Amino acid sequence: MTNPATDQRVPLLGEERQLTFPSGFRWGAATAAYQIEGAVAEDGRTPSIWDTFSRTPGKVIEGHTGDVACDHYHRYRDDVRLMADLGLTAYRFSIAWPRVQPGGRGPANPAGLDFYRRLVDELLEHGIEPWVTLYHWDLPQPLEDAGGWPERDTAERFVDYAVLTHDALGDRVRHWTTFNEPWCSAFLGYGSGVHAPGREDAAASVRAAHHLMLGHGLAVQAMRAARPENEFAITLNLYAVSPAGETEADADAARRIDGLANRIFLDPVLRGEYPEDVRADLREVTDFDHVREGDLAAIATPLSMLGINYYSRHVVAAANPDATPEPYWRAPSCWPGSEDVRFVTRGLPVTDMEWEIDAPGLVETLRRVHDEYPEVPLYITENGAAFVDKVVDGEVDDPDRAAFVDVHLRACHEAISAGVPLRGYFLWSLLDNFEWAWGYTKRFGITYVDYESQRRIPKSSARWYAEVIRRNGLAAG
Ligand code: IFM
Repeated sequence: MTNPATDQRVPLLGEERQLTFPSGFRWGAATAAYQIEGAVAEDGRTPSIWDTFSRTPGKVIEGHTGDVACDHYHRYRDDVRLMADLGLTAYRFSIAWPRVQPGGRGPANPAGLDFYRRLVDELLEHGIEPWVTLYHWDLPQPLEDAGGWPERDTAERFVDYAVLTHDALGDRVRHWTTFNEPWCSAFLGYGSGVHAPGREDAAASVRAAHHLMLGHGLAVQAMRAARPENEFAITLNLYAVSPAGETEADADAARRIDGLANRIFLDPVLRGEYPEDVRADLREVTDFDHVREGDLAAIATPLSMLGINYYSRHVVAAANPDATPEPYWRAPSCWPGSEDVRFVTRGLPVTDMEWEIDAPGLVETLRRVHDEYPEVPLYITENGAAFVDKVVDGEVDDPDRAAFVDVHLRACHEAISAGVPLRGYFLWSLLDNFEWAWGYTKRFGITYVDYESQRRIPKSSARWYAEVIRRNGLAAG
């Protein structure tokens, strides 16, 4: 097996000495509601912003929607069996807000909650810890119609939803994550508009970031008051950020992008303050008049753990007026106040998302969070890769995906050896699924999903991951 990041052969397990992870290290896989559940109009679920967005022509590739997705809503028992076969000790999934509180206000929908009760029971029966994420991007549409995340009221609505869900499941689910990747909700959803709700408004994106964090802090306070024994987190998608060259201008571009990608969330959540340089970079965009007294203290409510999603590194250069603006997260409109920064590729091997494979960036990110912020247990809540998969004779061989996970697990091990309190790893993803604006054209799963028949085929990477879990380690490279 060849490691695409280094072009070197990855030793097969059993060939060499082992890199062992600490005992009790959690081995998981992750998914999200809209990406796998389907059943969008069943048992009282009402539309979310992703139902609306995916039905809007031109927003999602080939007009794909999450209407059926992996049909997990009906097949969750089979999917839990797949998890048990892998030997997962934890499973991270998200709850669909419009399923448990249709419309985003008012009482809980018992049928919606029952689905998650059944899922949690099934997991516990198989000895798999349920890890809940409350918000993985599926805002009830009526709340967006009322202004969405740029409005403070949405944070308050989120707290009500979090409390009613935690009241129903908090006796059996110990690990609660408020938000997944608020950067994407704020800057892809309200800045560049490539994600739902598809708005392009720089000031609104910065307000959205604040209200997502406010909802997080207030929800943690309320849930913890009800059950102090549970653990509460937020998941941030963090990036290593480097300047493309050695000029001061490139260094400043890296400072800006690090500010908007990482520190605009890390500093409020872990220190109770916005970084001064980021506020200054945003001065043409907003005067931060949406921040009220007490907000930052609420946002900095102590975490029990921090979730980190890591995929790649941003390498950036100062403005180049001739550069053609690039799409998706490289689009200038995702970076309010710093629209002229240019993203550079280095010619490293890439995944099918064209994201450069950069495992050293994961060590850097973990060490940075541990060194610069108050000590908090860390979890990798997502890491994985899309590659083009082919079914041959009923099997899917995906050595590139296993090699990707292998180098990133080595990075995790290196960080742990350097003293980083990293306690677990959740692979993205258990199943191929609806990859947002890319629809079903990108496959991240270690389980192949034939969307026509809904047949699941564990890929060779799934067998490889099961062996890593069984050994609690990797062959030493
Ligand atoms: O599929 C997404 C997931 O929903 C959030 N994190 C990144 C993944 C891959 O793009």
